[in-house]
Amino acid sequence: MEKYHYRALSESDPEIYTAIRNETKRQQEGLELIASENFVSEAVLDAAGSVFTNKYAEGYPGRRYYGGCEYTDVVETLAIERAKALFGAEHVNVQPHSGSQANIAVYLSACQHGDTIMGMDLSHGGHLTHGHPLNFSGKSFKVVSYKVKKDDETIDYDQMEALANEHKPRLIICGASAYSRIIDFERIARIAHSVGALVMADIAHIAGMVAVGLHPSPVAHCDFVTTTTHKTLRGPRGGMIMCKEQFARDVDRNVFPGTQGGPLVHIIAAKAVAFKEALQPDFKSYQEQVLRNASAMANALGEEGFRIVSGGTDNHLFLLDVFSKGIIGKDAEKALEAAHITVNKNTIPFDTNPPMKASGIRIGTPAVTTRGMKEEEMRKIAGLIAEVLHAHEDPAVRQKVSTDVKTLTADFPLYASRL
Ligand code: DSN
Repeated sequence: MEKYHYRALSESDPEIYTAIRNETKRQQEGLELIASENFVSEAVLDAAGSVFTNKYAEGYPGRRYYGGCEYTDVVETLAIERAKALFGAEHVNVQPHSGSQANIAVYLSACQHGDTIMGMDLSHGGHLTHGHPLNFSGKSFKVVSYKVKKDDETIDYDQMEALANEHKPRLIICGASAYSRIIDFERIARIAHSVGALVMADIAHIAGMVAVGLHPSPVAHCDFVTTTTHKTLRGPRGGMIMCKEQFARDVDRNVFPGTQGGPLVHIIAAKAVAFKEALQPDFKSYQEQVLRNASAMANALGEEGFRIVSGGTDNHLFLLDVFSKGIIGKDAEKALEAAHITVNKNTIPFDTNPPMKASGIRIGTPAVTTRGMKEEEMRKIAGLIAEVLHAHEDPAVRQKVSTDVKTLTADFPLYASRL
């Protein structure tokens, strides 16, 4: 065996080792407010870094194209059973490498090339894969987009219904990546089925809340439900599909061999671990705190004079209209990053700025809540955000706030043994 095979990473590859250490330190010393990020447990990290990364396992439990899959079958079967228990789904496929891969496999199961699909406009809170000209979804299908209403910035279900009647889509896609209100999956499924369309809910952002009953579940109403596993669900980076039994065969075939080869067995193991964690009672308490924290931070920023899109939040995130204060989203993101507060610029509904500039920033509380922060810290963080944004061109303010951030985060250790 080559010499390097048994050497520690610190010795065999100091550059990568140092980058990992630096990233661990960055995560510890910063405030992570990107709504789609979270911090997995040590157990999830262990599984993701396990020897299952070595294994090829094309196929499904009991039906593989490779030998030596007995333990892989244990892992994948547990992941499937746990996901079914968590969401009450009839059929689950845990192999998609990402949310986009999950969505591709569903579209191929529900539609023919050139069919019409209908999803939420990206700039109104949807997702690239829900029908965008630059994405496979917009290149492979005719796209009709529904939007939010101008007055209250909530989904325009009447417009959705009218568009569905007019265009008779094959598939209606619901779910969002930048929308802070409850989504009425039951109503959307009714609209879809009334025009003969199938319906897919992409719950990537709200899966954790759906799992514990803090957001209405689409599982009973929708033909397909996709999710990522790394956002509010707090698992490894990856995707998953749930569907009604009647679509099980098509979905499985469209994941493998349709769009993927060998599954990432180490990640499936980590998904199984995360699902077990999500089935514990304290996962519900965690999700409740995520919601209380988002609401506390949105209220505090409102009191600082910032406009919150749609006036508030029912979930783990909200959009702050920084342009209403004369700041471009891009500049707000940069200024906050310099103070070690990580957010992303985001378009707001009816944005007058292009996406690379954007009028808003998106803020979410899953990651800081995992660290144990509560409403008191949310109000502190809102104060720090306001301090930076009120003087977003002042390096001294950023420097001062970054020191405050370091002090605050020191009380909420993260991956201490890995620093
Ligand atoms: N990129 C993810 C997000 O940030 O919401 C969605 O795929």
